[in-house]
Amino acid sequence: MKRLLTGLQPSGELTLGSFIGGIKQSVKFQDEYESFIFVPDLHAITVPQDPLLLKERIKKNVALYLACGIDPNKNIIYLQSENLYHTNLSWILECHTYMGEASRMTQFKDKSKRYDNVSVGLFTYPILMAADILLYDADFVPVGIDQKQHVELARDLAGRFNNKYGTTFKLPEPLIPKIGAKIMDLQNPTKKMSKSSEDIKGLIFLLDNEDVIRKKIMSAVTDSDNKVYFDPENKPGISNLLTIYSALSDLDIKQVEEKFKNYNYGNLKKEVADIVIEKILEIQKKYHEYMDSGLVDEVLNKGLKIVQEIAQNKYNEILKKVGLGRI
Ligand code: ATP
Ligand code: LTN
Repeated sequence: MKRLLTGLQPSGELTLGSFIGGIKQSVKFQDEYESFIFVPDLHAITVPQDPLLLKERIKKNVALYLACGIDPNKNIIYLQSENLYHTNLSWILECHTYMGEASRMTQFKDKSKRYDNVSVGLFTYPILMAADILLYDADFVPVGIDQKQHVELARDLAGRFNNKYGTTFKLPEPLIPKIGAKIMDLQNPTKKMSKSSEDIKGLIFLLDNEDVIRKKIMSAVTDSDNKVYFDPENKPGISNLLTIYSALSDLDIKQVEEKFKNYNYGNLKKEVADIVIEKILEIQKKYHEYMDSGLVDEVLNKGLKIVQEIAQNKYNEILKKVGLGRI
């Protein structure tokens, strides 16, 4: 069975976009691949975080993964910061990364514009991501298009290391959903719904309550033409609502367009709100059960044990090849 590895940064509360574009894909893959799903919490501190909120969010995210359908019997689930081999390998890889290639990462260029004091960690973040992937010889890495360049860096570093020291790492491939729904911000529908956005009116969080969800959807930005059809370029707001409905109903976009063709915007929004609320309440019910039951710690302890053993073996092989330590 091929191995798949992915993670969602706990840089903000998980949103409907994280569910439809990220977690739902992983649920689909869990029967096809040996799946490693982890919380890249070390990545979250590349930008400022409140320690108490971060700690709480890490646990909440794991409970939400499970509530969204990530099966702990089919996935190995763990926290990045608890397995010290990630950062150790990251250092070794940093010493094999050229300044030029690290400086070409477009996400750094975008993110660094948002902060006054940019940390060195934000710059080296893709190398830690390479370590996350290479440590476990992942074959496939499901990510959004914005992360493709980082997986390619991991691949380049693996190739370089293998050439220098002999075959050590698998060359990972990014797995980018071809027709994967991209969920847009409700207030700014040409921009991705992103969990770290500052204006939360355009975001639906998986832990929002029913009234808040309805209010956010009913005030979604649309256009003034009052005709319902799918045209992301000219009607990004309406197209986003149709995309959300399609993703949650498992109807394709043509069927959704047909269903709503004679609706006005108000009625369309109402039905979109209904289906989002139904799905999110179902997730929240399981989430509360898992948060109260101790399941999260159980799953993380089990995952950590498995990944530590795999990582230790790999790391020892690397030390030996690079000439470090005494093995
Ligand atoms: P951040 O705001 O911290 O940069 P984000 O909300 O943009 O995060 P990521 O954690 O970078 O999301 O994304 C994790 C995964 O979820 C990726 O595979 C990404 O493509 C997917 N994803 C996140 N948001 C959306 C969205 N709005 N629509 C579709 N997919 C999404
Ligand atoms: N950078 C990713 C999160 C991430 C990741 C990884 C994803 C960190 N390490 C390894 C896949 C594999 C993000 O911001 N979405």
